Amino acid sequence: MNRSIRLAIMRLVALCGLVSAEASAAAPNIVFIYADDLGFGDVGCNGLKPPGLTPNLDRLAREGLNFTDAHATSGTCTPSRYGLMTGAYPWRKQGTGILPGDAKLIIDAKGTTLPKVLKQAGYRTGASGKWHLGLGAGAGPIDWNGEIKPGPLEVGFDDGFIMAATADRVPCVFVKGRRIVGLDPSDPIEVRYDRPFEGLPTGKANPELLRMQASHGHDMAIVDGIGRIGYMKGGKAALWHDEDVADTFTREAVDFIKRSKAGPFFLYFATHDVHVPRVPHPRFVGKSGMGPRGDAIVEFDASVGEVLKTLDENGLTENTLVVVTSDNGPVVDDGYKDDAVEKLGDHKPAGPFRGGKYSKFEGGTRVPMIARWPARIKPGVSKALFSQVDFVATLGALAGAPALGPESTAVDSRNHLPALLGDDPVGRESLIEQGGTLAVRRGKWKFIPASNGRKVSVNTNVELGNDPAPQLYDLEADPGETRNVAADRPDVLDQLRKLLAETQARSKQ
Ligand code: NG6
Ligand code: CA
Repeated sequence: MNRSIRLAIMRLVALCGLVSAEASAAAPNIVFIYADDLGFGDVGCNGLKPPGLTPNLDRLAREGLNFTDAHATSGTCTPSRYGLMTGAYPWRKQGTGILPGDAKLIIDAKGTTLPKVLKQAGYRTGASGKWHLGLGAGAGPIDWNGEIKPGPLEVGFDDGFIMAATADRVPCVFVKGRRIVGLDPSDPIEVRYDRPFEGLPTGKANPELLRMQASHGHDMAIVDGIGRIGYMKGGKAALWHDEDVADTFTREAVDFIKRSKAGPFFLYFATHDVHVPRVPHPRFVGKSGMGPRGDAIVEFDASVGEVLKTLDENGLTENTLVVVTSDNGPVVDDGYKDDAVEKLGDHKPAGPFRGGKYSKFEGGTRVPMIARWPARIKPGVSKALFSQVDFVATLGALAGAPALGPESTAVDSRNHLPALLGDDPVGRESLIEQGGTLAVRRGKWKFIPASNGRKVSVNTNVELGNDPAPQLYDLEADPGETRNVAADRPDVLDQLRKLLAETQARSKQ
């Protein structure tokens, strides 16, 4: 080919690239990576040591915006996921606490949801990973051997590849679309939570069969040598191996990106790492020096790396918004003797914050959050106050969806796209934190009403934030919530008490 023709072709290709980048710049692909129980301090860019354990997350932080005051709605999984998916604070609705694996779907399939908003804006939507929002709607128990619905497909996902609840809860199988993957019809699955199946071993009766002992709970069905919450029988061919869970979800996430690359697409990639049971693939064992919890962080980072590689290889990096965050703060001993406590060393999973999973202290909901979109977001650090409840309105705005109207059920979701993109350094004026009961943030102030619960959880050793006296903290001067200034600032205490009561009373913010 002669040189001038070749140059002309190259120019044309470059021009097409520019045009398509311009045209799609308004509607980037969105990859939302939701880690489980990953603490603020569990990523290299927020202080995890030794450096280098999370190269892919650190790459994202280098190339994107690292948020230091971003929050899940709650200190546990189900309510946080509910808030993320519906744009409504979970405490507005009964029954949004941690769900068993046979719970009904708690999202109103007729209401507003994150995937629905994006789907209506022309996105192809896919979910891979942990669900924990319930499945099915009927009066009786779910038939795990038939069509399992409503579930992800009914709330707005085109594709779903999930585990029903958590890896420490039965059923220990994957659900693709509306069916259990690899189920042999001649070996049907039965699931229940109220009593064991006769003749089957349990963690309680047969600890000698376990490859990892429980520290609390997790003594019911034994699947893959691990004690679980709940009982199950049958479905042998469909049972997962815990070592392969991360790879399986990652493969599904990568496949979704590849088949949706014509775009725009929305991927909800909800990894099971670093939740218990922590059973990373052998290639990660020993990599962190902190036992399985640290190794699960390394495995999570590798899953993120696979997604980033897929974006790179398919020319999608520039115009894809990648958000990485977590559903709640960290916990070290969450029910298995997995050396997490013994091998923690001086690592601080919640970083500079107090408390962790389950807590009303900042460690409960203040989670890592990185947003990277090379075409639009300038790398850096943002101190904006950000809540996951706002993703419905914010990503909807990004996708070009119409603003949420009065009929929307995403009653707490506000468009904070300028904060997400780094244009607004302030973000939300206030937000509610849920750790059992509620606390409220406004700017630098944090108010925790008097509450009589335990101060420290007996099982997990997490400081829960309960105190018979009201607590007020100035997080700018005291991020670790160590000096209660309630007595010095009765004016602020009073304002925040009113703000919390008003927010609770209003069905719409
Ligand atoms: C608790 C479990 C804990 C974990 C948590 C849910 C026991 C004793 N503890 O009840 O191990 O599964 O629920 O975690 O069973 S979450 O991240 O999904 O909210
Ligand atoms: Ca969680």
